Amino acid sequence: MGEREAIITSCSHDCGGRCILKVHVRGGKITAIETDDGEEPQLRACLRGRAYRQRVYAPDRLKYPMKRTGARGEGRFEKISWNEALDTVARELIRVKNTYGNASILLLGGSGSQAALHGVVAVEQLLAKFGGYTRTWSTPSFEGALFASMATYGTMTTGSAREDLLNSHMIIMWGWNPAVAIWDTNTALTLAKAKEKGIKVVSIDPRLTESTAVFATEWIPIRPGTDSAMLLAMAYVLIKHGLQDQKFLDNYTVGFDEFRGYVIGMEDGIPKTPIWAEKITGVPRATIERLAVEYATAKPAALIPGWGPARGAMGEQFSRAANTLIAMTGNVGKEGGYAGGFMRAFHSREMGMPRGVHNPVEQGTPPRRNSLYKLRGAASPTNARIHGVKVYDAILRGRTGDYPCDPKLAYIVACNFLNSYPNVNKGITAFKSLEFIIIHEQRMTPTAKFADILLPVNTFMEREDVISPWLGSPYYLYMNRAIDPMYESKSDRDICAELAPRLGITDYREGRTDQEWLKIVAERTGDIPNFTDFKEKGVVKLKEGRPFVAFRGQIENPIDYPFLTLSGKIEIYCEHLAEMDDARIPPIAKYLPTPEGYDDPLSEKYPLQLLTTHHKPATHGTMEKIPWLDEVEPRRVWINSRDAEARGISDSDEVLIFNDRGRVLIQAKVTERIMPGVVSIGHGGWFDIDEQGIDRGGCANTLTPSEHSPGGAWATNTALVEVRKA
Ligand SMILES: Nc1nc2c(c(=O)[nH]1)N[C@H]1C(S)=C(S)[C@@H](COP(=O)(O)OP(=O)(O)OC[C@H]3O[C@@H](n4cnc5c(=O)[nH]c(N)nc54)[C@H](O)[C@@H]3O)O[C@H]1N2
Ligand SMILES: Nc1nc2c(c(=O)[nH]1)N[C@H]1C(S)=C(S)[C@@H](COP(=O)(O)OP(=O)(O)OC[C@H]3O[C@@H](n4cnc5c(=O)[nH]c(N)nc54)[C@H](O)[C@@H]3O)O[C@H]1N2
Ligand SMILES: [Mo]
Repeated sequence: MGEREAIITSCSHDCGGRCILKVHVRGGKITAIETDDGEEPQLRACLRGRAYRQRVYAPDRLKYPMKRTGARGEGRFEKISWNEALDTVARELIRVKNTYGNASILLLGGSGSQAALHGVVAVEQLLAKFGGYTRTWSTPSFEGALFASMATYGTMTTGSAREDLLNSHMIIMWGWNPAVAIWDTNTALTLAKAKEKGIKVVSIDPRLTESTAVFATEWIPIRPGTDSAMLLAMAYVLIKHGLQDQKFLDNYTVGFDEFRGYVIGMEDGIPKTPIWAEKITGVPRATIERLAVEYATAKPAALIPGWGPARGAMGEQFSRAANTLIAMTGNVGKEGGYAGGFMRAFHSREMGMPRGVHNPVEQGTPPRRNSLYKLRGAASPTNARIHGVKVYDAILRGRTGDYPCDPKLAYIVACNFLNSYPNVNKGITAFKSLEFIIIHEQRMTPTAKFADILLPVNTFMEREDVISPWLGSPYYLYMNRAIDPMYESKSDRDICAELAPRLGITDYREGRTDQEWLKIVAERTGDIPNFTDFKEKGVVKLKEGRPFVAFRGQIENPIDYPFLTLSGKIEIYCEHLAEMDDARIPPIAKYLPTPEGYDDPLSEKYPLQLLTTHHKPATHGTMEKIPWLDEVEPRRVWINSRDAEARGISDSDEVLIFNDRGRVLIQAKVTERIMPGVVSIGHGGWFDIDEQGIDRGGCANTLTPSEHSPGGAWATNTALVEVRKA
């Protein structure tokens, strides 16, 4: 690679990993990207990071500020100066504020940059100082898992260090595909070691995933949205054989008796037997029975409840049921066990800007009805926010539809909103009805085409930042600038700093340069003694003694360390949920039939269940149209050969997937790797809707519902569709 030393940085997209990139630059241009080959544990980048050169130099990079000239969404723009662009943005913000109030300014922030300084956080700070804004609540990723984690454990820090998996006697990957979705940089490496060590790995997933193929000894396909029925039946088996860890339940949990009553049928007259669950899940009763006994007797064993099954119309019940089964086996707080829950493992701290600025629009508002607001650290406990999947409805109906405001202006940052959020066609209608749309982007995404003012943002290669791992693995990364900002692009923070005086804000940067902020942010972790050294090496790897295991303290010393729930125990029965008094979010885990589930009457018309998963060469829509990545795995719809044959579809045929929300034209991948009755598309494809209304871009969200579960989970894995040969 030549003599010159490479520049050390890391990706900051929402990609599941945080890895070291060694960027080689010649004459101000990136010539090659390598990765960590130094001290163990290495933080080796995946295909996406290594292909990043093609993203930096993508032909659709936004070069200068632009204003819309055609109809909204048409994608016709005219180049303007930064001055004109910022003056227009400021004028519109002031107009909307004065005419309708700050709540009509809707900030739609995405996960484009997860580093400390740049991305949506820059605009949050600006708009807070401008008198406030309306934001969304819920995260697309994990709202179901988070809700259940809070209800059961009162916290999201419920994970273990990855290497602790090597202390397990059995690992169950339940809707979990880290070979693709990464889940912190070295997860796949650890699973490979687990396999080498002979640890039994079982995968429960409607698809035979890459993780299943490489690490698992057994694949159990299951109907989407029915997992809680299988978990309840496993609980039934344990109760029947007296295999639950009663001492653990007595000491550390509340509400097992209520749960037991429901499981054995005392509450509704239906015992949740493996025979009962077989009909619902499609998993043979003998498999359920065997797996329950194996899991309960393998001690310690790690059942890992993924976020995918919780991304459904009744998503939180899966996570609640998994957490409950885990508690029944006493696998919480122990090496080789696994508490489930949200699964953040806290060794490194999140490096973020101090969130001192309050959003005035939210001040003094009452809690959201379905929030666990009594818990310390409750997620979004205000009713002033709009659920992410309800933004379109809120735009179209506003206060008359019971939303907290009448949105008039959307400020979109680091988000491919129309593409990443469910129900594209509804989104287009809603966006067309707004008075003004401002977008900070790097590329001409399908959402960017809807801007009235479109501002070009630089990539992480063109600025400095710091970042911590996705789920708290023990290290921190410094993101050094490799090249100068391309064209006329600027960072989100620089854009905001230039907007601030136009909005009458004088203290946007609070007197500090970016470098000074980075130093503060790094030092606040308490783990980075020498900032200069950190910047130079690009990484601080923490040395640890015992591996991090959530709730070690609670189990070893329950008197001094209560659980963070209201009762101080693991809540199999959650009083806070009982108080919500909503049968769809009961205080114990239940199986609740899913709208658009396999047995919904709508399945007569649309008989296939659609999953929309995280795609190997993609980071949502961020890495689209990168030739090296497209070559790896083009986006296709997976369909079982039986379903394909019944429809006269052969591998690689063009097919139409459709329901009442939209139509997608895409190639078929006919495979045994997905169970009959289920089809799947990797999400992120950029929609491209033709005159007939057919999406030729393969966007999963053309088909998904803009609905959420009672606890707030996105339902992007709940959609009924039909497929036919195009
Ligand atoms: N390559 C890649 N990696 C990524 C991302 C990306 O876009 N691309 N995005 C990152 C982000 S932001 C996130 S939030 C994570 C998401 O990470 P995950 O949520 O873990 O990823 P998914 O692929 O959506 O889902 C995991 C598995 O759940 C299965 N599944 C879906 N529904 C059900 C169900 O009802 N029951 C069962 N048993 N299984 C089900 C799917 O088939 C899939 O194999 O990934 C991160 N990593
Ligand atoms: N059907 C379906 N839909 C899903 C999911 C699913 O599983 N199925 N998964 C969901 C999940 S888990 C997530 S996290 C969301 C993610 O949804 P988004 O937040 O929309 O994710 P990205 O496509 O990564 O969009 C980020 C955008 O930010 C831009 N960007 C990158 N860096 C910067 C920056 O520094 N500044 C600015 N201003 N822009 C930047 C990128 O070019 C990109 O277009 O998608 C969700 N959507
Ligand atoms: Mo996510």
